[in-house]
Amino acid sequence: MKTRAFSSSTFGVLVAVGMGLLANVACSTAPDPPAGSGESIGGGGSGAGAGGTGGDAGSAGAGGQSAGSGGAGGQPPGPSGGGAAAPFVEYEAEVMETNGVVLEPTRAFTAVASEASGRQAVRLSNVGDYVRFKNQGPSNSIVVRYSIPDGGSDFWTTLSVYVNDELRHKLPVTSRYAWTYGDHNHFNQPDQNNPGLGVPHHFFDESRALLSDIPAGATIMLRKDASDTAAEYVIDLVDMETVAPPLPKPAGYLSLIDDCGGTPNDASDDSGALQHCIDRVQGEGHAGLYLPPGEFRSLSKPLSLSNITVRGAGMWHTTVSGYFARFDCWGNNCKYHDFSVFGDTIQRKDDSPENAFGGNGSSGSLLENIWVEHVKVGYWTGADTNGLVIRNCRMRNLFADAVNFYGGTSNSIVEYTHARNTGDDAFASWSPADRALNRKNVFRRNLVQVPWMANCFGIYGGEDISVEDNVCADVVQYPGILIARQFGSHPFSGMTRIERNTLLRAGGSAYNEEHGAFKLHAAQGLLQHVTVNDLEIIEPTHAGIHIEGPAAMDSIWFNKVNIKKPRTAAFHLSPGSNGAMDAAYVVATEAPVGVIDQSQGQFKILPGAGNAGW
Ligand SMILES: [Ca+2]
Ligand SMILES: [Ca+2]
Ligand SMILES: [Ca+2]
Repeated sequence: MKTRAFSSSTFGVLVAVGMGLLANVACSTAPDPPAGSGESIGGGGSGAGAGGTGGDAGSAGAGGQSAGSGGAGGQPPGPSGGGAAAPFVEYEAEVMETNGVVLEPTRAFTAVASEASGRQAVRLSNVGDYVRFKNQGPSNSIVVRYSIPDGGSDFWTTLSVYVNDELRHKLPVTSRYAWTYGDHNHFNQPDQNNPGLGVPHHFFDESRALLSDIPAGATIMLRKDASDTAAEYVIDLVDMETVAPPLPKPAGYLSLIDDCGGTPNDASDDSGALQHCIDRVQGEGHAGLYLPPGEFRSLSKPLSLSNITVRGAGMWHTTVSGYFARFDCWGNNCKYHDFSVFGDTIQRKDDSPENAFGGNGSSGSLLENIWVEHVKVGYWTGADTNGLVIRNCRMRNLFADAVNFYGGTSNSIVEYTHARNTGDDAFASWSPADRALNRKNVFRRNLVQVPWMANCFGIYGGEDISVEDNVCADVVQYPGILIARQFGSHPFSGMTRIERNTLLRAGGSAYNEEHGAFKLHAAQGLLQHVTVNDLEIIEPTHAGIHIEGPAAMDSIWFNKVNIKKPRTAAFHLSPGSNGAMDAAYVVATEAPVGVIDQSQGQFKILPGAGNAGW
């Protein structure tokens, strides 16, 4: 199938082989809305408990392009106009050639395949087991999404990467950043890493490597060799990409190495050199700070910045790593471009600011071409942040949200950003009533894959918040998009616009509840002024559209919604829901039931023209 190209206009995903579609990721600092527990469909484990410390709202993420329904081979039909294109081509392991075991699809929480893209993966258990595929276009890099058994936070081993049957790379893999146990009450406790708690989840992590050129048509093989010592490797997917050469130092910039003594690719701490360089740029009026190619460690303190531009050599070339790989903007106009932040967070602690980006409520800040992994949250905004732009970023393998627009954050946007394997909402706009109102935030053309907890997008109060042209796939426990008066949020005002989004295999079981793929939850007050247009809901885990009280809803409009093959029903009206919504051109196909109405008639769906199938 063809690949959608990635560029600034569309962030798409590509799925080269097979059916798969993509999913998303997210991050956050505070506890997001708790993901629930509950039994999983298909039998799975006991879910997580309720949670949340008042936490933050989750974020949502999702990406752009329209994901398809995953039929064999084809690109699925996307929402009209949606999507972003990714710069990589994604290959699902389950459609590769293999002598391993292809895991059957499941949505059962605590089953490893339930957290896989496409809800399928391939297990390599024996020496010599492999997955193999043909490279559809030239590339020079690889990302492998994998799960290995939990050997604790110090277990590292390798996986062998072959190109045309010659060993090209031993890819490092670890269980350090995966495997969480227990329910949400264990979020902030060290025992969340204790297998004795049961309820294993959060199985996957990723490894990336720059390789030399691999032509189109080459055969790529991942194989468990004798020196690859994990008992087994569950391979979910592979992303192949052509990475541009390193970007040079711009004129007028200080170099971390030449001007400030940073030392790449060694064990030594570069925190001091980094902060020294930041301070010099600010104090001496240089144009910016350049981070040359290489990995720089931040091991002793978070970095404090203000009114500065920091540029790396590219997200594949420059990495700031370590437990204190954190950039806190304590002023305005912090602009970050072209580098990676790989933290060293191994558990979720909501009182610990293990966020790649944070600080106070800045204005005019920017993240562009930034890759974040292994932290709690990608960007937790300070209260009253204004005009933040996050563009063309990747936020993966996190313990909470990718991005949370918190507490009065306004006029801010996340676009063309890919989130995968977030431990809370990928992308959230959370507007607590004791803070200023969130206004005019936009999440658009993002792609979110497999958040292991919470939603792709969570919108908790605010004025004129928009979620547009995103793709959200394979949500493990929660809705794909959640619009909620919850977590102490302000009311919704202006118009909350949800336009041209695709939710693929979204919805899930948490907190003893079966969440629909798209959910409106009037948990703490009247929910109103929401318009939903051009929404594709494909194979939701439970219902397509889910309404829950106990407070009322009104001024809610659904227009042009396709709900394909829900497991339970097109609509689910939970007990206690009340109020009304308008529905026009809402078409359900293969829905076992049209409406599960547990509202005792207290919630009305007011039908307009063009409805069918429910
Ligand atoms: Ca763990
Ligand atoms: Ca997969
Ligand atoms: Ca160093």
